[in-house]
Amino acid sequence: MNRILVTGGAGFIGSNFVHHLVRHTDAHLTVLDLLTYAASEASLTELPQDRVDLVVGDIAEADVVEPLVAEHDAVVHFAAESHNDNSLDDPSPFIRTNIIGTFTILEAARKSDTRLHHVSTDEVYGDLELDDPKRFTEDTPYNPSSPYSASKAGSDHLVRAWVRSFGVRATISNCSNNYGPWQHVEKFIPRQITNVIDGGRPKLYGDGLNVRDWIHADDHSSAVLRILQRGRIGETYLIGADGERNNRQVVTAILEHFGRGADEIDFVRDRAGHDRRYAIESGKLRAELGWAPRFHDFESGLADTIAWYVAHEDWGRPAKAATEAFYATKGQ
Ligand code: NAD
Ligand code: TDX
Repeated sequence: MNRILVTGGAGFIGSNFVHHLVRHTDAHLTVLDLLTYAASEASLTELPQDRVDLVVGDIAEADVVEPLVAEHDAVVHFAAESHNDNSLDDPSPFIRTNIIGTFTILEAARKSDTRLHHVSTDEVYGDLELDDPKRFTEDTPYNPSSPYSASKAGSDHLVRAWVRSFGVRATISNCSNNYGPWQHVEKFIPRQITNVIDGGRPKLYGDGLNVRDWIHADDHSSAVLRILQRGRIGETYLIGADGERNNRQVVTAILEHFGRGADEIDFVRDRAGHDRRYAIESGKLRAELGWAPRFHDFESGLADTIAWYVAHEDWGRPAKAATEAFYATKGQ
């Protein structure tokens, strides 16, 4: 695969993936990104100019998507509206980008017979109880809770149908919660790190006991590359790194890192329909494709991420004020 099109490559995980590909492959990369509020062109500026092109465009526009898909060997599809809280405020962009956008990519891949990898989330499976020994597997029934996760579930179903009905050469991955550099300050970990950097307090929704299964974005990237190179067409692979922590444990680790008291937390209004727990069983990916995460220890990955936000304090600054103003209107 010499030419790879990365949709959403100016976003958090997409840009980490582009960096990963520049380090670990010889491929030429084209990023197709609408540069919404969630994108950061700065995440791509340090990359070699001869390896990466940026095309600013909408994945829901067939005129933009079809010629681009046709001239690449593979498409890795990250572009999405990605934030649950925004989807509760206004679901419409989630339907357009996540469903119509994925449909547009699929039609383009069908017409040009281009290999496609579709990036999705474990949230399509709904949630688990805190005391449930089960984790999500590739056989867990779909049961999404929010407009965001329902739109991602819809996109996964479209991909499966295009594989079965039209023979599109696609794979799907469903990954757990990512952390790492370049994540927008609206998301849990960067929001709390930047609150503490600013001398404020972390904001925990509800009782703070909801569990997420954390994975570093670079480990997500290595898993997606492995599936792109060796995954079986039509298969779904779950990606996770055994990183279950409740939200309170995460903010306690952040506060301790800055030498602040573990009780310096604001408990704020809970998210509507807030999923209780996500947990991934990634045995299929590990056994079939020999993948393993590089960051075994969430706390050391978190320390690296905190160091990155301290070193790049100016980067998230313009978005921080608008993000906090949005949360304030919701009592969060
Ligand atoms: P993000 O919001 O940081 O980035 C999304 C990118 O897509 C942005 O650069 C944005 O400009 C672009 N985009 C949005 N609408 C577009 C459109 N219509 N056309 C072209 N580009 C558009 O998201 P992220 O957290 O990096 O997530 C990337 C993908 O990974 C998503 O598909 C998401 O569902 C999936 N995922 C995320 C996580 C996570 O923890 N963040 C976990 C599992 C799966
Ligand atoms: O200020 C906060 N306080 C808080 O307690 C925020 C922003 C979040 N939370 C909680 C809600 C969740 O239990 O933290 C947890 C993580 O929240 P988010 O960062 O919003 O992530 P989540 O809703 O779990 O979804 C993320 O992982 C799956 C990504 O945003 C999705 O794109 C991905 O599919």
